[in-house]
Amino acid sequence: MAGRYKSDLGWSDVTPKADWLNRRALMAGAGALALGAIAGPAAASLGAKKTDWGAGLEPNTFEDITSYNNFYEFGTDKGDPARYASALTTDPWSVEIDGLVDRPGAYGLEDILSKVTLEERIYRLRCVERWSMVVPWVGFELADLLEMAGVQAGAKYVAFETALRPDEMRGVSYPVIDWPYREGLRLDEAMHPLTIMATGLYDEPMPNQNGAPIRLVVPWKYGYKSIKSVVRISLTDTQPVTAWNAYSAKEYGFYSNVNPNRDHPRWSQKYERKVGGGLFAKQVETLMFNGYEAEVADLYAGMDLIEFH
Ligand SMILES: Nc1nc2c(c(=O)[nH]1)N[C@H]1C(S)=C(S)[C@@H](COP(=O)(O)O)O[C@H]1N2
Ligand SMILES: [Mo]
Repeated sequence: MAGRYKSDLGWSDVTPKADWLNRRALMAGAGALALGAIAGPAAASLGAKKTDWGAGLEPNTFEDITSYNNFYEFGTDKGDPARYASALTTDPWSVEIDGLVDRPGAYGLEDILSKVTLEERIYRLRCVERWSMVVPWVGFELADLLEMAGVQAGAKYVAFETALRPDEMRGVSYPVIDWPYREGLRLDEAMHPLTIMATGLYDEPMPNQNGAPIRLVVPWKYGYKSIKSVVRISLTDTQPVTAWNAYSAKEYGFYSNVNPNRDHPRWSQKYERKVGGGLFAKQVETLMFNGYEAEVADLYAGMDLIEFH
């Protein structure tokens, strides 16, 4: 996406900056030591390169993004990930890349990070449950990682798996889905420049509740496609099994493109509510492909997006 980097607009140029800095100042004043890794203004700044993805969008606050989460490995309540995900050991971390690649193996996170440029990407996030947020992610294109591994000619899909650690994840003792959490993309979706592996947000390392240390972000699909705490990526020639599709294919399709014209069997998808606006916040219209139609509609030319939902 050369040509997209012309602007210096980033999260820090838009509304929540002052709130965020105030919070930092308060926290530093409250005692930086007690607050550990998250204390101190810019203590852990990643220095991500600004891009103009998301110019004009108003990011949710750091508090919203890190306190209202879905990460069922730690429980199904929206507050459970913030309460319990600190139990996840995120260092050391490696991602096994296997299947139809020239260089299969365990890719250490440090090693991956030494070979990519971190960028800020301010994206909309639309959950299938009808809430939405805007998140200033930090990450790099998934295509860069796949190129490190060398995708072979026969590969058609990319499968992802989250860590499964019963000792650290209190939620996996409940059979909510068939663990580990699994997701998948068609190869062209995976190679699309909007598709990133995120390792941080608000220019800080990824909070555990958001999928530390590395998670997928596919902004034009329902949030559940953006799988957290990834330990395995497999290139395949057949469509991979994915956790929510296996749970209920009628409700959760393989594609899961945000689509206001295809209702969930139990609710309409025409509207959504942005988190942080209070309980009585006005609903807003859901956009086709979550607002990324210009970028991604070509991927689905000629496809019936109701059947292939
Ligand atoms: N491993 C794993 N990844 C996951 C989930 C999960 O429960 N487990 N929840 C998904 C859902 S439903 C959403 S909406 C997003 C939420 O991401 P956030 O908590 O960073 O906003 O993560 C997705 N990735
Ligand atoms: Mo979700």
